[in-house]
Amino acid sequence: MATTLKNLSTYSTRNLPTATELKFGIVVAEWNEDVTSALLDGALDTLKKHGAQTKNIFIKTVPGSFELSLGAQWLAQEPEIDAVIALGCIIQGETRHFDFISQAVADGITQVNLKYNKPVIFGVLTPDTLEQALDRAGGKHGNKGDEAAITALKMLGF
Ligand code: RBF
Repeated sequence: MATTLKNLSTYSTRNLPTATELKFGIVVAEWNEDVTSALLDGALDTLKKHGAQTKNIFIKTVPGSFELSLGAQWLAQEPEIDAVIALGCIIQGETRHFDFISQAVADGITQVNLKYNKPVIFGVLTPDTLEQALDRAGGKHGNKGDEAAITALKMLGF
């Protein structure tokens, strides 16, 4: 699996613009909040490390990852927002909810990218266990929030 090889908080600086004048929307799912709040911390730290100003980062929450697509669309439709980052954590459970939610949010986020012609980043963890999620939310595999922020920046530097 790629994330066992790649630390999510390490990245190349190719196509990485300075974010001083850029505006970001971040939509965060409340479900698995211990994980998603750590993803948010990572994304904010990384955006600010690359110059983003607090006044240019607009954060919204939605109940669960299924709602990320619409939340992302509400942010993406604002003309002044340059990129949107969607953060969530869907943990494999005993029901097929995992499959439905994961597929729906992946498809939904893809559609918002193409509809608004701007980067809408899939910052959603889909682990088997909470431990695997925490490993990727500031743990031993880095932070998916860092990776999502860098992906947004790199797409804006395309
Ligand atoms: N939302 C998540 O973001 N992560 C999850 O792991 C997750 N698991 C769910 C499991 C079940 C059985 C249900 C009913 C919902 C789950 N949701 C999860 C919430 C989902 O994204 C959405 O908010 C609700 O289904 C809306 O009613």
